[in-house]
Amino acid sequence: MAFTHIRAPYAFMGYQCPMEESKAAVMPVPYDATTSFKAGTREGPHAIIFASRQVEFFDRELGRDVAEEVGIHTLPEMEPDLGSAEKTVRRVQEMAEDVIGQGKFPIMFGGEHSVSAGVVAALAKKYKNLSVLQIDAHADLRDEYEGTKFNHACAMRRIRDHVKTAVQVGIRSVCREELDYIKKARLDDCIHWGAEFDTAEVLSHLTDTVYVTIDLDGFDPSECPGVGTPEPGGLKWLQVLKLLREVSQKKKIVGFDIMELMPIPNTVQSEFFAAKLAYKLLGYSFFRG
Ligand SMILES: [Mn+2]
Repeated sequence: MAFTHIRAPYAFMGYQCPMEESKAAVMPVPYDATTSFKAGTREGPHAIIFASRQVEFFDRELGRDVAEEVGIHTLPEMEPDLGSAEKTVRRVQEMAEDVIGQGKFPIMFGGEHSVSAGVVAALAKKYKNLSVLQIDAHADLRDEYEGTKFNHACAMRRIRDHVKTAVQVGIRSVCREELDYIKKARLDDCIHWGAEFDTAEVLSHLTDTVYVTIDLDGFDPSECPGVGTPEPGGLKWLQVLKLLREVSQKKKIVGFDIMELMPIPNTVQSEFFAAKLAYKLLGYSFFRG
């Protein structure tokens, strides 16, 4: 008898591996207090997890049942501190430290991009030579925005507090202050403008140990429209997968996040996109295929 009325658990890929047996842990962070244009990314983690149940377990490219071979444990949604972005980032850091302390590979779903700094802070303690690869439409290098240093427009600036190297890909929106900072801090070589980039160039600036932070608006809005601040002229799915695959082969990816999903009612395109992206990147990270 089929119990069709029983829903799959609230777990990435609809499959909950016990924490002790898992090698990867998903941290859903439904936080969007500083989002500038329109709130809604707090729905992101739930939408990604919900859509992930429709993603095929078998990865044809890798020839593997990634979820089964890795073992993924999805943690309960983190409770953000709605009054303080800084406190929320610290909570994320604590959560990530716990996950990393148990030897698990951290995967975060957002939620706004500001909290990525928490995971990077936790990983930077373990990996002294950690570098960050960012996929994003925005440089996110403002030092402060709307009264806080932990605004999502400051995401990469806060990440840079913890790592020496961050390579930015897909960037097509920047303010004058950020450009001045890029010049002063000599970051030009690490920023790849628009939808064009040279993979060898990206790889040459990354260290051997890499955290990947993906703001979904790095992609072209025609492929992933469900973001708070869509920017035309973005990266393409196959282009980014090719880059991520090569990064996984030549470097060691030690964690990643998929941020800023803002689900659009009555369509599942963007959440499915995000879920599949997470699954592909997980497979690449573990099997370095
Ligand atoms: Mn962005």
